[in-house]
Amino acid sequence: MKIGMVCYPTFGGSGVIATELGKALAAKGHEIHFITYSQPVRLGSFRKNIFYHEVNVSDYPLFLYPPYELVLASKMVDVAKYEKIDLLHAHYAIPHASAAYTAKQVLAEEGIHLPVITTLHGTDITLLGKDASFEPVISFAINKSDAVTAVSHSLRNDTYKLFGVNRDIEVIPNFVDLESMREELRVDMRQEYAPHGEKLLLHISNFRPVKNVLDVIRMFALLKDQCSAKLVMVGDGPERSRAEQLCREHDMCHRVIFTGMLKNPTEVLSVADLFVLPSESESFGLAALEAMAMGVPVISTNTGGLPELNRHGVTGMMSDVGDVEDMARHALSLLNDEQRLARFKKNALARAADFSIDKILPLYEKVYHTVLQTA
Ligand code: GMT
Repeated sequence: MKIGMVCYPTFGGSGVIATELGKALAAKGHEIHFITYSQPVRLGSFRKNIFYHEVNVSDYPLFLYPPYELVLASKMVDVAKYEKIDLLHAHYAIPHASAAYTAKQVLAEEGIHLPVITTLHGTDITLLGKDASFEPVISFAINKSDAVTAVSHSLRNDTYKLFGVNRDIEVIPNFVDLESMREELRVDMRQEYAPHGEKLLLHISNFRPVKNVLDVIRMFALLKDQCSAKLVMVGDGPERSRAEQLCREHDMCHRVIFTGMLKNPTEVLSVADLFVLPSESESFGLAALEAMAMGVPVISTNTGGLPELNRHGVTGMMSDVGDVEDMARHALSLLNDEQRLARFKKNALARAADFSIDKILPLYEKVYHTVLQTA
């Protein structure tokens, strides 16, 4: 199949999933055309069957806001016509699904049928969906897609709750490529971060308010005197300076490392003992799945899709949003009990295998075949 993959090219989970899906489909022989405004970060160097079409919005003095969605739709039309793609897979409703619908209509005028599959990832529904200014267009784009998937049951339920959506939404969970994550390992970072055998807690996110990054620091402040541990904070974003300030106030900067963004977090994941994700809302929690794929148990909240991934008392522990005392208690119960921690590590890895790419990829292929057959 020839597939147009429309996504955000950034470190965010939706871009990562779209890129990894495209890479895996290309490895199986499909031809993948990424359509986005810059090269997706996880794409890496040249690969067979993968093409990249950049969307460039020209700067024109009349435009207070650059019309990205229009240029994106025109690019989709161009790629569809000249690369002869069979279908478009839009990751994230805004503006990808609505731009895809525009492209589909333009092509229909020329007698070309282009099915559109929309995958909902979370913030497009749970955060932006609450904004009345987006709601009518998101609902329309979802209803008009030829197939819609959501990355968890929780996200599917939120979509029905928040939008005027009356169609089927199939749940296809996010995935990891366990093998290639291991292949990417080159450096052992434990000596760097924990030279005296300290336990390592790890948080990775875009440091947006929804991630509750300050709760990671508050939790660490509560447990730091009861175990020998360090905290590694990977990522960057609006809450970073407040998080750094909070570390200073607790006088624990020597035990907290802020690495900034890391292109490939696998190396730091491979030496972590616990992954901490205290999010306010999380439709799936791809970062937690990537941690589990490296055998790292997860201390998380019990919000959104996280309970569909993390098994309380088995692969990690879950607490109510904001309950940092409970999170600290849970973390200590693992950090101070080697045997229990080792058991949880094994369970986390086994659970990640339920989301391995070879199990999930065929589900997307089936959706593609179905929309093509009903075309
Ligand atoms: O979490 C973010 O802020 C990034 C966001 C995105 O759209 O890239 O992540 C969402 O999609 C991921 C991939 O499906 C999910 O794993 C994340 O849980 C989801 N984020 C939220 O729901 C907050």
